[in-house]
Amino acid sequence: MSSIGHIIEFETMGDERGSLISLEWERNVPFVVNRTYYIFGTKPDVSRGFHAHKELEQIAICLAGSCDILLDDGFQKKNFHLSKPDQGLYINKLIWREMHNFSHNCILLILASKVYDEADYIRQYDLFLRHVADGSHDD
Ligand code: T46
Repeated sequence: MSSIGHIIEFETMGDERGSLISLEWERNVPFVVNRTYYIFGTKPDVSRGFHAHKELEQIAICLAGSCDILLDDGFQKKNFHLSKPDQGLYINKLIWREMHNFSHNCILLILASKVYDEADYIRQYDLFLRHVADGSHDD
């Protein structure tokens, strides 16, 4: 399993009525979810992200439409195209992320391991590379 990020396949409970996916700690979510948020209505040609987190782990799930998430661990970059509600992209701490190519109808749900804390963000790429080089999570 690559450290840069990986896709978690969620089991779909389907019957004649349609589909249902359950997200549950330790079964298919490897951290306790302390926050969820969702990104939608992203304007054409707008990209988001461009930061890393010191401690936060997240899973991104594209509930509708599609987008690309580029992950970068300071050594290699990998692009993930998200377009299926039964797939989640696990994003570990100390991973630079950029979100591109949002479709007009994209709804991107994020499960986060911690509550919002601006101090956990690393918003400068050179500082991110220094954190990776140090293995340090402090400023
Ligand atoms: C991430 C990617 C995938 C809050 O007040 N609470 C929140 O929980 C979040 C996520 C954001 N905010 C505020 C902070 C900014 O004033 O909402 C505004 C937009 O946030 P930001 O510019 O950080 O959004 P993105 O789309 O660039 O990044 C977000 C998350 O912030 C980030 O953790 O990994 O989505």
